[in-house]
Amino acid sequence: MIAPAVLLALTSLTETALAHGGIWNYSIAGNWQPGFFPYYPAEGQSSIQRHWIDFSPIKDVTSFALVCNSPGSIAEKYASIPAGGEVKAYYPGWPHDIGPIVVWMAYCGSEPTSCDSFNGTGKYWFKIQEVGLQSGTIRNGQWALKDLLASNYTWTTTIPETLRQGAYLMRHEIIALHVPFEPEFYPECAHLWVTGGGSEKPSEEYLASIPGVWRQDEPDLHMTIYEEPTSSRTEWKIPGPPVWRGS
Ligand SMILES: [Cu+2]
Repeated sequence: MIAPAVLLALTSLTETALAHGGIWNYSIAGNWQPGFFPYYPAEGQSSIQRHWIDFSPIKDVTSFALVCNSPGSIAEKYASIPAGGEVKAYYPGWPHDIGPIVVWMAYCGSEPTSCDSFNGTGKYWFKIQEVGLQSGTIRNGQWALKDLLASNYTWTTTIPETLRQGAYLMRHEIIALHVPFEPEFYPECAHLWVTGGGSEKPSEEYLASIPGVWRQDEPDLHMTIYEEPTSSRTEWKIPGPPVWRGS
C-alpha cells in the first residue's frame, strides 16, 4: 500500500528518475515491512530500511553510498526473522533487464539494535545469494533482472539456516549493465534481527569490504553488452567472494 502523499511525490518525478528504481517494501517471514520512501521527508517515516534519497544509481565504486545508498542513515526499526526464513523484496516499476542481483549480509552484533552503531563499511559482508546470466547470451539472455520483471517485481531470498543469531544488515544489490562501460549499482539495506538457527558465521574467504569489492577495472562490470566479443558470450561470472550457504 502506498500512501497518497507518496504517490503525489512520485508522480512529480522526472522521466530520468523513473528510469531507475529500488526496493519500496519487504515481506519478512511473511510479515509486511515498510521500506523508506525516497522523495519524501524522513520525518514521520518508520522503516526497516536505511534511508535513501532517490532512485538514482551509484556509479562510483569507491563511494560510501555504495554501502547502503545515499545517505544510508540508520533505519528506525528491525524486522525479526528466524534463520532459514524467507525475505521478499519489492521493486515496483523496476525498468532494467540486463544484469545480476546479489544479496549480502553483514553481522552488526549480538544485541537486537546493534546495527544502530554500524555504518556498514569494512570487511564484514558476505553474499547469501547471487543470480547473474542463467542462459543465453549477454545481450539477450536470461539475466536475474528478467526474473525480477517476470515475478511481478518481487525478489525472494532465504536466510541461511545455520546462521548465528544476531542483528544484521541485509543488502540487496542490483547491478544494471545496459549502459556501455558504466555499470549502475542500486543498493538498499534493511535491518534484520535473526533468531534461532545455528552458531555459524562465514569464514574469511567469504567476506568482502564494501566499498572495495567492485573495481573500476573489473572487465565483467565495465563492458558493453552491445558489441562483440562480449554480446554473444554465454558465460558471465559475478566478481567477488563465493556465496555463503552455511553447512
Ligand atoms: Cu535506471
